[in-house]
Amino acid sequence: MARLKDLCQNPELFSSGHRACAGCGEALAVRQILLAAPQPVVGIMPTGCTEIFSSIYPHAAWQIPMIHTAFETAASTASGVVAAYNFHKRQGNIKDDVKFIAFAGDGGTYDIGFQAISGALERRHKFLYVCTDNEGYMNTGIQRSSATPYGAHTTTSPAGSVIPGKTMPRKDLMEIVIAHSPAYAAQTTIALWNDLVTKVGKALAADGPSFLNVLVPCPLGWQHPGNLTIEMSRLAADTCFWPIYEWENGRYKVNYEPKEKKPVEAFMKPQGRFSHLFKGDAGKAIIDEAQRQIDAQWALLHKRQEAFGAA
Ligand SMILES: Cc1ncc(C[n+]2csc(CCOP(=O)(O)OP(=O)(O)O)c2C)c(N)n1
Repeated sequence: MARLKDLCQNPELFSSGHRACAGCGEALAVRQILLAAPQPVVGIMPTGCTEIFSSIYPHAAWQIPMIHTAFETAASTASGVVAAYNFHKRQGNIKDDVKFIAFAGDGGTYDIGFQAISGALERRHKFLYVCTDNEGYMNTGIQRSSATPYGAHTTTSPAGSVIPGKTMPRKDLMEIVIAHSPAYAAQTTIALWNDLVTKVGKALAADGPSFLNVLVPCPLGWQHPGNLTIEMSRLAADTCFWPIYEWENGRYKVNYEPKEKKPVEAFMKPQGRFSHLFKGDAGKAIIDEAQRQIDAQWALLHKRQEAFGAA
C-alpha cells in the first residue's frame, strides 16, 4: 500500500506547464505513473493527445528520456529498444537497471498498434505497456475507437435519427492481452490512485511484458466539466462499468468491490456523449442493454476469479 506522503517525496517527472485540457485524465495518469515508477525509466510514446500536449517543439514536459514513435509502433519500438538495452547490458556498457514504459491511447492500442502489442507480448520483451484509455480518438476530433462504449456519441458514431450512438460494445482488450500470458496485466483508473501506483510497481517488477489499462476521463470527448474528471473515474469503478482487477500467474483478482454497485446511469448521466439516451424510451432500452452488458461482464469476472483465483 503506497502512502501519499512518500509519493510526494518523489521527483515530478511529468512537469506542469504542458498543454493538456483542464481536467485531462490522461495527464493525471502519466503523472501518477511516473511518480510511482522506480528510476531510471525510458518512455516510448506514439502520437495521441499525450504526445501533442506534452511535446510541442521546442518544449517538453518529460523529465525522462522519451522516444516519440509512429502511431502504430509503440510496442515494436519498445521491443527494439529493450533488445538493444539487453545487448548493451550483457556487454557491460550499461550498469543501471533501466525500466521501459510505453504510453499510448486506446486508438494506438486497441486498434492501430494492436498487432505490435501482440508481437511484443508473445516475444516476451520486458517492458510495461500503458494504455491511457479515454475511449476514443480524442486528439484528432473525438472519433470512435474499439474502446468506445456502447451507446456513446462520437463524431464517427453520431447519435441521431440513423444510429443512437455506437452500436457495438467495447472490445475486451484485457482478455486478448491475458490470452498472451503476459507477466502481469491489470485494469485500473486514476481516481483509485493507490490501486494505480501499486499496479505500476508490480508491473515494473514483473519478469516479462506487463500491461496496464488505465481509464482516463476526457472532458472534451466525454463532455463533462473538467472538475468532474476524478468523479467520472470513481463512478466508472463504482458502477462496475470499469472493473478494477488484475491477472497474474494465471490468476484473476478483483481489486475493488464497490460497497454499493451503482446503476450505470450514475456514470452516464453527467456526460454529454450519453445525453441522447436520456430523452425518450429508445434511449432507456440502450441504457438497459448497457447495464446488462456490465452485469454480465462483472459476473463473468467473478466466475473467472473463482475458477482461476488465489486459493
Ligand atoms: C498511421 C496513422 N494514422 C492516423 C494518424 C492520425 N492520428 C494521430 S493521433 C490519432 C488519434 C489518437 O487516438 P488515441 O490513440 O486514442 O489517443 P488520444 O488522442 O485519445 O489520447 C490519429 C488518428 C496518424 N498519426 N498515423
